[in-house]
Amino acid sequence: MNASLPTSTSTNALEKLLRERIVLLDGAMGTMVQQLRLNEADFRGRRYADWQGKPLKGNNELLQLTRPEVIESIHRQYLEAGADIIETSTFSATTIGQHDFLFAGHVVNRKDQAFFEEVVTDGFLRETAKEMNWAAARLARKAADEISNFTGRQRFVAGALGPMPVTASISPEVNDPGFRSVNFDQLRRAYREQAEALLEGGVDLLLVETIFDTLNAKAALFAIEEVFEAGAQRVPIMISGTITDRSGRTLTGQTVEAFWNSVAHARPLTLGLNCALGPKEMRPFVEELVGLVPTFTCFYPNAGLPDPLSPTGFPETPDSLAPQLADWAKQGWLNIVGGCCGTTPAHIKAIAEAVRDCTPRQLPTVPPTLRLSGMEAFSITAQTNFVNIGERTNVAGSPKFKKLILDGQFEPALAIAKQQVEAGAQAIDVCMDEALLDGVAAMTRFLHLTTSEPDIARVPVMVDSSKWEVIEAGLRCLQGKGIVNSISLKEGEEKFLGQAKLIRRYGAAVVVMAFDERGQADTFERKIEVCKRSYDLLTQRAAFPPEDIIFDPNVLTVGTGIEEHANYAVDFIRATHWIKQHLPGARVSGGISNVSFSFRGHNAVREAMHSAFLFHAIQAGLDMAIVNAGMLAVYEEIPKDLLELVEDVLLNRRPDATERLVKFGERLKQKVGDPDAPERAEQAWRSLPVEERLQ
Ligand code: THG
Repeated sequence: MNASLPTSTSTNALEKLLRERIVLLDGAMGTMVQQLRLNEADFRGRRYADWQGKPLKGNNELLQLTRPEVIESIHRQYLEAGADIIETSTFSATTIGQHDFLFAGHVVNRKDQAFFEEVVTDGFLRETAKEMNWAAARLARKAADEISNFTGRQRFVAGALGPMPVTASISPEVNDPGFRSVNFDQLRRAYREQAEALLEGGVDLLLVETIFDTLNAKAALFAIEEVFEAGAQRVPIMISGTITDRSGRTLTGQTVEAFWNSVAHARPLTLGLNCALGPKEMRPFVEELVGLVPTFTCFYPNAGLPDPLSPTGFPETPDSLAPQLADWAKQGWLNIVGGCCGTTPAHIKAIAEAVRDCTPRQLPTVPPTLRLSGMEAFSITAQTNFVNIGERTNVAGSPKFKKLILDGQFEPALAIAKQQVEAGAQAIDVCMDEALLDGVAAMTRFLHLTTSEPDIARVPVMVDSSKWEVIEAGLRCLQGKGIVNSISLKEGEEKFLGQAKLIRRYGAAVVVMAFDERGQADTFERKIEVCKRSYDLLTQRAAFPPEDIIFDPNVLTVGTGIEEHANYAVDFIRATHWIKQHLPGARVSGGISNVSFSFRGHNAVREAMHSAFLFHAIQAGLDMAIVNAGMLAVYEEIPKDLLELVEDVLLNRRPDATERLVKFGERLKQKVGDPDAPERAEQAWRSLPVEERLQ
């Protein structure tokens, strides 16, 4: 998407530079300001001299309005030290970022989404944040351009978007893990105004940084894409995460690879890490990341972990930091390098000298593939075996789950998700489509709760709904890269493409059902016709990456006694094979338990049908399926007589196949002593004439 659009001259210049040498980013702004020991009056300046609210000391973003020469001077020092790129001083220059200082709003007991709704719509906050960003971009632009002209070496300005003081992925209330103080949409609006103002102020790049909650970052990336689409000059995006613990996770629990999978959709110019742990602790994660990403890298560690005993507050001096980063450069890991908290122009100068003669990192070729994530990465490669997606967290597919959700028993319902993952589900399908349910609220609450259970949250989520607003609600809860289940051409091309575009922007993969304006595709010919048309539209008109497309050629119920249904399983298997041959990169999935609906109550028969169906579909290329995880019989262990009857039905091998399997099922039931007594009545329908059976 981004690649095909015109790029500015500075973008081209930076990309050229990145291929020539290691590029220098500046050091910290915050700790430089701190060293100046400015007082309350300095922060207020004339503009806020009569400010009645809380003290403004420490609100660094205010300085571009009240003491611009202070900020400009720090930029200049970094440029003189050798920085090629300087960051605007806008880390907290958003409505949400400023609310603690500047919001005179209502007294509330706890900060919640209603509170932040006021914050993001507050006129004063919005105006001030906008001006802060614009002014910061102008200041940095001026400093960079002056040095560029003076030295003849082009310098660049990165507009910084910080992480926000609140998170969309974690509950601040210990007793209410489903609670969130802020939502995706509020973050998106705050970031959108920031990105707009930074671009208006003339930045060359946008840097989404110090990411500790990937969902916050996804809101920023979503907002940036909106701003581009609205007509702003498209500039490259830099993304920088923060690993806050030594096991290599972000604050919201993602691994490095999970983080990359979650943000790759933004097609950033650079991906990297900053802040938090110092260079020593960051090193292993740098090493991991450089092998993963096909983008340029950018690393800017703190000058170590803050140390109150050290004279500067940080342990790493220019002389101790520079050789460590030079070592990273010699390993071939660096494209852009700089410093975060505690670094100074002296650090940047020392780093610049230390890496001067090192060659920049060569971009590895990473073959495109479906890369999903929850807290952990789930990247599906050629080596990945068949993928199980747990079906039970579905109000339409599990009476037990439905009852719990309808009774508001969300926490016990979580146990079902956990059971699916423990039984081997590598993703979970979550569906709240039920007439008696507020689907948006139920999806949101359930996904919030799964986030607080690492045993569940490690796997990606498939958001299953026939209602677009429920799908969007689900996407707004996922820090990982999930899957939308599903979209189709049912309501025409424009709607289909519009939804696909939004799914990209939220950073999800998509299940496309073989369904079009004429209805559900039920034959081989119709299935491949609709899938081919969907593929061409997605890849050619929505720039949707083929590897993020998962086709579902409709698993329909066989063994119904109706002749037109007899070839359904065969057609699914053939269509699967065709898709894998003709639609490169795309995957195939299906809801397996559908195939056996007509044998409800005969669990042994159903399980044998599922296993046999999967066995043949996987041979034809089926990549994944929605299944009752842990409830699949092993194909080789299906009793031979049952297997033959089941395959007769599935593969449509004889006209009396269904009749024979039904009889076998009844006999089996009598033999095992009828464990499903209440389902007797259900079975009686089989003796009725076809028309009534269909009813
Ligand atoms: N394709 C896609 N998504 C889907 C489907 C599909 N989502 C929903 C469904 N089909 C897949 N999920 C299920 C979940 C449960 C069952 C079938 C499909 C099922 N449930 C038992 C039943 O209804 O008999 C429940 C019995 C019980 O728990 O007591 O069979 O095709 N993209």
